[in-house]
Amino acid sequence: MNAAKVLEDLKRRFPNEPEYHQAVEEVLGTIEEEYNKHPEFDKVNLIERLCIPDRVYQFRVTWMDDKGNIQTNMGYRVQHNNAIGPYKGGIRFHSSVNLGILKFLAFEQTFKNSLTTLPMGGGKGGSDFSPRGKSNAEVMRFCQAFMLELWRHIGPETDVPAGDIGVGGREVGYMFGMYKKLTREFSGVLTGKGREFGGSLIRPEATGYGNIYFLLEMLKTRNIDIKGKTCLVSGSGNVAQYTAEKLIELGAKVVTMSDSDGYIYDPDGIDREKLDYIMELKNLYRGRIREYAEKYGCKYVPGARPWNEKADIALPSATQNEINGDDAKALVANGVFAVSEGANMPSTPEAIRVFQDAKILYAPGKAANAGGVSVSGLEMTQNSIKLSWSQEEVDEKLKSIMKNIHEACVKYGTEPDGYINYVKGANVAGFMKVANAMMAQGIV
Ligand code: NDP
Ligand code: 2IT
Repeated sequence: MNAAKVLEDLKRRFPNEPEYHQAVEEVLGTIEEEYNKHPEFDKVNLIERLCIPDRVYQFRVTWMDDKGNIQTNMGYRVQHNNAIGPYKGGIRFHSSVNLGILKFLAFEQTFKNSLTTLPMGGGKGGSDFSPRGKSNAEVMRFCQAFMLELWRHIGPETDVPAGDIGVGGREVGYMFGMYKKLTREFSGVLTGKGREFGGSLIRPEATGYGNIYFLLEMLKTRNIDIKGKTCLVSGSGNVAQYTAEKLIELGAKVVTMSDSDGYIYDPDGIDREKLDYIMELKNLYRGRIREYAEKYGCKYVPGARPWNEKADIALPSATQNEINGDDAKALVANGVFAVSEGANMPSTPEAIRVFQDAKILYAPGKAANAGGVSVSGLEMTQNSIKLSWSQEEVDEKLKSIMKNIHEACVKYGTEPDGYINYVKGANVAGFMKVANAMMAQGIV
């Protein structure tokens, strides 16, 4: 494989998809050496078959708002690769959603799911519908209209969606209800369901908790204790909330959280009670993080991200490309020695270079945030055996999966000077399993 040539071809065939190009470029750059050790891969053009999604569904979603106006949005499902299991990955509802973003997410998901050791292929879907400011009834009507198209393409053994930005328990519930009505089947077609109808314990917590379990493994390699460390968290949604929860439980100090309007800086640290307030504010009232600053009298910085604040550890948990090269330089200059990504691709390539050049602990999302989809995989297992496991059981399995992912990164990513390149480790480990499965299954 000539990585530069593969990328150039993809850019020519699929222009205007910069996030997709970015994700592919990162992976190709780190697997090229390993790939070229296997001439049999290139004989069957494995790399293009792995980079280009198996198929993409694209549809119009029409729904009625509370005023009786008819609205249209675009809906998508990218089925990227199912060499090791049914397509699996979240659904994102956000005004910024387009095909290129979903293709990057589905591509990343394929490697992430491979790392979990569970039998899941990669996929992602979503819509440019924005739940922000919408009533409950509007969200329900939108979810139903979305599922009216999507249902023919998914199924418990075909493609199993879940949540992502803008899609949480409420949206999954509405989509599940419509799927069930259309198919007349009660199945494990979505994960992140309510506990009463097949949802797994610990799934809401899994991405944030998993990220901290991964961080603990990284810290262990340098004998660093998390207790008392100051942490920057971005976002205030599902991933950010449970990242903060676990950090607080372990005695670390969380000083920032954010949303798309700005960030709060609380030098005293967000404690359990303050986090409960954030959870209520965000999950129940769907308010803005600014209100935290008003309630607790701390600093609020509108239109900015928290990366200029002084801390030890950063946990980006909002969205892609939220840390650029300058942000990364500021983090390192301010003493940050570990960055563990709860979000997908939150660091730009320039930011990654800054972290790696400074030899700080840096874990890419496809390793560090794999806890969410891992517990989704455990939810699928529980649904198929028609049993549910206890909180402790699921949490133990999550811990062990995150530990295994860390070990895989160390195995494939340790450089001659001992520095662990988690990006390379995660990409090579994730890639090899999918590649071997594709080779065994012939040209399909
Ligand atoms: P939520 O919708 O629950 O929360 C998203 C948070 O990020 C909100 O605070 C939101 O602010 C903020 N945000 C979203 N888009 C932007 C943007 N363009 N600029 C600035 N802030 C933004 O989503 P999740 O917590 O589920 O997802 C967060 C990240 O984690 C995403 O990258 C997702 O792909 C990734 N992820 C999620 C998993 C899961 O299980 N949910 C699993 C693995 C990764 P506002 O309230 O203003 O919209
Ligand atoms: O990015 C992700 O891994 C997710 N949004 C979770 C996917 C899932 O199927 O649980």
